[in-house]
Amino acid sequence: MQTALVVIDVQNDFCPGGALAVVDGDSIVSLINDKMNDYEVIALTQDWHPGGHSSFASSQEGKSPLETFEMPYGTQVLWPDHCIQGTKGAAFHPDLNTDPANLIVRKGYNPEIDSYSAFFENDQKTPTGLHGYLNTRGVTAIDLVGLATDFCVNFSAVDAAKLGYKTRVLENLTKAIDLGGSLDSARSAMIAAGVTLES
Ligand code: VGL
Ligand code: ZN
Repeated sequence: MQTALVVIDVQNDFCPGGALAVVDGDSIVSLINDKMNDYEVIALTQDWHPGGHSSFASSQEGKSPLETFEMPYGTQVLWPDHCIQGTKGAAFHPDLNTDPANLIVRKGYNPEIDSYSAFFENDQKTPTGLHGYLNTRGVTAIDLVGLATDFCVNFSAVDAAKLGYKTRVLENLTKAIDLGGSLDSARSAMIAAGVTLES
């Protein structure tokens, strides 16, 4: 069994001082670096939005960050502008060791559709290509770490389980945004999908 480590969105904008900072988001970076030693297949994801992305509150008239908005594909939380392609905020945290990564997947680059999951955009059907990559590398199990537990890690884990991977979230190597109970709902959704939550 080949197990891949998928490291979700360890980027400056999700760390303290960033545009969509997750409390203590940077505290998991060195633990993730150590964890990479245990895997032969490692993929990193990078949230990678064009300026004016439809998931930004600034793109929807009269809306503020963290309000919701009805998109053609369903309800979307609106975020502060973050992870804009090529900016410092979109770069990986400077202490993340990116050298062992085999693959870097960028997501959220379609101006009209957000992409929390590393596998599918939020329309739940446009693939990122990660499944094809892991499949052709013989991967059957996935361990997920990174930011944020309740959004991108959660959606990636649920999709991984749906795609048939034996899926674990290593919770000590994640941090959550925790918006109005979103961490509890995410944990329930992951468990319901058959994801193992490990501390
Ligand atoms: C994320 C909100 C917006 C995440 C990305 O990485 O969890 N959350 N874009
Ligand atoms: Zn984003």
